[in-house]
Amino acid sequence: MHQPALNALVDVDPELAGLVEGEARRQHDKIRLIASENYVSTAVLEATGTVLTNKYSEGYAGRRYYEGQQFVDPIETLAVIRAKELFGVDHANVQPYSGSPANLAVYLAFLRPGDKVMGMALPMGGHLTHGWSVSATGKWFTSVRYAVTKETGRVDMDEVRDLARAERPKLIFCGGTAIPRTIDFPAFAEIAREVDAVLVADIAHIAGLIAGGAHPSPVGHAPVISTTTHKTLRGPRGAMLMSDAEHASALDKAVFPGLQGGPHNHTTAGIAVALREAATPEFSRYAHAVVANAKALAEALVDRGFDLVSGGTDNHLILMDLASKGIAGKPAAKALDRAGIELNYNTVPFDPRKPFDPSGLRLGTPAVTTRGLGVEQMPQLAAWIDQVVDAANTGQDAVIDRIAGEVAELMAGYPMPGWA
Ligand code: DSN
Repeated sequence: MHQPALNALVDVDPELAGLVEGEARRQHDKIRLIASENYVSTAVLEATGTVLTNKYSEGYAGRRYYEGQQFVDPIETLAVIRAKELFGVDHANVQPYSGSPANLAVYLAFLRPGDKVMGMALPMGGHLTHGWSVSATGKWFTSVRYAVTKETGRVDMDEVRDLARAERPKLIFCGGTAIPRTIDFPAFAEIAREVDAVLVADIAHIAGLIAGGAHPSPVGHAPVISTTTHKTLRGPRGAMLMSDAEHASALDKAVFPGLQGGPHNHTTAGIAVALREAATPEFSRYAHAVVANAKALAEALVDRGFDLVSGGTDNHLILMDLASKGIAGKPAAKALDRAGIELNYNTVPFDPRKPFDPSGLRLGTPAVTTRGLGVEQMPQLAAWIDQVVDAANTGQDAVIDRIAGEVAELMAGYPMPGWA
């Protein structure tokens, strides 16, 4: 059952309590390979489920618009200090509600409507808020997009430089949501300097890897860093903006009062706890294990004939192109979910199919590594993925049901924070 126990919730709203219990069991029984998800610790869960949710705190510590901040001020200050120490930055703002609002605050801080932003195109692995057309950032600003090279699946920094020289954007984003390779922060910084743009490193996916020393840091290269807190960083759903001292005030003003009202103090507390956990040697071992697992899984998938964008991975994330397997991403993802293996269908670079029915699958190892799975289990995961994709192609429902049972049996041996 869910931990902490949902006693009051069961009394007041048994229907809702049942749904939460169901979700907890689902998270326990499945192999969760969604690259942007994780399991927070019980301590983080406890911090987010507190009376802090009752409090309004518009403003910043020591400068609030509501009284009664005797405890919220030190809580937010703890989170800020821990973020600064963990990442080695001058400034941190822990109030953005999530990644998209955090990135919107960056636009508000540095651009005026119509100004030019350069980011990685969404189908190439970038994020909606890096100027993609359906996002406010693509509607209200002029956006230009860089791609990956078709042959390598990697960003060609010469092409990025050429585009930046031709377009002279004011803001450049590096990072994204489906990038399996190391981001070259020094090269992006050199280009941004040359065209006099502000470089923003969106490290949402890799923040935990950076904190744990398993991916190079953008600090010293990107003056502005945006991240969510709930992916590899293993905190509650939230976000942070970090920067050098020069940009601190512009970012703070953009978050509040520019874009948001009161911060979610229960989330701030959870972020503070997660940052403390991320500063431990145990977390560094975790971050390296995430990458080792992803590399082992990628290798096992390649051995089984899967095509991986860029041929493999340097981080927590794998992007597979299923075209050669004769199945699209969506039916494969749905069959895998029925088999207890949860991931998401995803566009691959130069995808001939539509975004809602694309060719690829995106997988990641942050959550299974938190559960304690190691490189020795990755060939088994690849075998199940292979068998389910084959079963989905040939309509063998019995195979999918058998694997669902085997998956639940495996995961029963690995404890999950939040479940007992
Ligand atoms: N939804 C996040 C992800 O899955 O990568 C990005 O916003």
